[in-house]
Amino acid sequence: MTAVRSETTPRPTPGGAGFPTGFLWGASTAAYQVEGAATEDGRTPSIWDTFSHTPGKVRNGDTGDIAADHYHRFREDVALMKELGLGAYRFSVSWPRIQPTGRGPAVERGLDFYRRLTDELLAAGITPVATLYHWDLPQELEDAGGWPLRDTAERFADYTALVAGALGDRVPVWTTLNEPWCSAFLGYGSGVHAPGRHEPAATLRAAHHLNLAHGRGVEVLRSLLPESAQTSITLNLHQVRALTSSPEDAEAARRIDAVGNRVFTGPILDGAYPQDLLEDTARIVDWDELVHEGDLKTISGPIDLLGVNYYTPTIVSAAEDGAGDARDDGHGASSHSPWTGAEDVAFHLAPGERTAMNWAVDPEGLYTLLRQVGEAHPELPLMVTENGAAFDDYVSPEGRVEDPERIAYVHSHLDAVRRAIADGTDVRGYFLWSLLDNFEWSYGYAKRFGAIYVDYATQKRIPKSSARWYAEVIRRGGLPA
Ligand code: IFM
Repeated sequence: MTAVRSETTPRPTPGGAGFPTGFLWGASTAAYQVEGAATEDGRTPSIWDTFSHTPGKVRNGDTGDIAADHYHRFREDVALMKELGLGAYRFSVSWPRIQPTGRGPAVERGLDFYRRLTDELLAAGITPVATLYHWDLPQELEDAGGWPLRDTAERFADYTALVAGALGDRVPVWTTLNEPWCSAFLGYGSGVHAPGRHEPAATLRAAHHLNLAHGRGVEVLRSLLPESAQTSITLNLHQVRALTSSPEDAEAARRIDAVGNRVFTGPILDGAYPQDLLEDTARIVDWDELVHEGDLKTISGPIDLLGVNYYTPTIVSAAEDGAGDARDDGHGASSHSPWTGAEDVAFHLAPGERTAMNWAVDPEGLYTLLRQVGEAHPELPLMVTENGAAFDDYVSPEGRVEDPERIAYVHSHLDAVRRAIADGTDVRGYFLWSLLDNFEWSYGYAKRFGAIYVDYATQKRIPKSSARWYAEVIRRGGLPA
């Protein structure tokens, strides 16, 4: 039985256009990807500052130093959100702005930025949805050992208390971590993300301590927030499919599902690491030493919502011995596999259209994922906290950005959400990734995911045609007929 708080709001009633009344129509960003102001008001480097400033790690040597300058332009950005009619804005809080060394008291100037941002949102009638951790670990904590070190979870709990103390009166929806799979498996497995390590044992240790950080974070949030506040975690659940019906491919899919999904959903939603995961990875890490008594109880504490991020499915087959170890599985090319404990798996693209990330456009994957999670945890409300696509957008001589491919992508995926709801899944909101073009991690500024185009030379914002289309969807409360 999934641990869901009994005070969780009742399931909303069906609305007019297939989406329930009260459905949150939003857009997401993350601190390091949009804020800039990397050294202002006491902020110190996070692992992403260090990584992006390391030659060869990020395309074109791009960094988040300035990004979309959201730190200075948030008022203009909130005004644009209001114009689009957004019901909610999902942003993340930069840990090194609040606790430059990852420990100790809060820097009030850092908290003030988020106070100003949330006040501006509330004044515009937009619900703030705060994520506490979207990958920007203070560098000092990485120097002390990073996520493979148990103490980092405790540091996260302290940081959570500082942010909840400052914003608890005005933020109604909280997310502990965004996509801990990326933090653990891309950060410590393949190393295509900060801190760029590739150590199999550290990867699994990081996964457990991220789970623990989530659990401790929820405990702290619950002790400080009003009863009405909702807590959640956002997972980038992989919609894993076997390429063929052969037993070998099914086995590859099982192993990827274990280290891609169930390493998080197991302890968080079911209170235990799955037995097959423990067996697959026993040669890499000593789980008995790693998981302390009481950890699973902490990790599986009740939450109110599960955030689901989806872009494309993960299609796998069994690979010849070693053949699957050098890959680009859509998470960035690396000679080190992020899939710690699931070697010898080959990755495949679904046929058909691709985005600029070379990710297959596959809305059925979102439908299936929502249905699968909804059926496994029927009492847990879901929220699509990220979905969207990068395309090679450009400004026309008339100063417009036309992005019909993005409109088609979002349309088909929103229709998948609508169908999942119609078939009985409790989905409470949809957040477009992203509000703005931004720093796309190891791809730098080369990939544009925004509904709003950012001219990085001038920081001018130009709403793309998809932004105007999304505004119309929000206005109608559903898709055009
Ligand atoms: O930009 C990222 C975001 O930070 C996390 N989810 C996936 C997005 C697109 O790659």
